[in-house]
Amino acid sequence: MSRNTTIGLVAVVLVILAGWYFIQSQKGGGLYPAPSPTPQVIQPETPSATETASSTPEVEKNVVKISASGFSPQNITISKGESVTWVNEDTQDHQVQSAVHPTHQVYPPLNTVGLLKSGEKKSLSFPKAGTYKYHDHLNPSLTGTVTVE
Ligand SMILES: [Cu+2]
Repeated sequence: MSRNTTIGLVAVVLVILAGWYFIQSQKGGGLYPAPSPTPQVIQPETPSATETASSTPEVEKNVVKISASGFSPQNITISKGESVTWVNEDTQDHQVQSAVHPTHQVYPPLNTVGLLKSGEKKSLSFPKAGTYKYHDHLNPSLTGTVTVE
């Protein structure tokens, strides 16, 4: 068998096969049953990482508790743009005011926290880096500092 004949036979076979497949595809696979669809592998539902990582609401972060003995923590460090929440856990009223007693003019936004009755809480956000001193106006010896980085 010559080389040319072999190549010719291969070509003919390829053309016949191609034609066969073309005809089969046109007929919609009439001679053979249609292949069953690949069964879907059902993965058990696993919660994604973003769903499981519960983000703490910002308002509950950076909490300063107020008791009869003062602010806890007395010095708190936060990141720029975060908030500090003061929570009055005492039975008495407390009043957060900016330094310096009694004029409170060093950082006036701190004065918006102001009076906190027993059980009350209030937050203040700090958009700029700095060190902010405050005190309990009703007990001026109780002082605290917010450091914003
Ligand atoms: Cu004061």
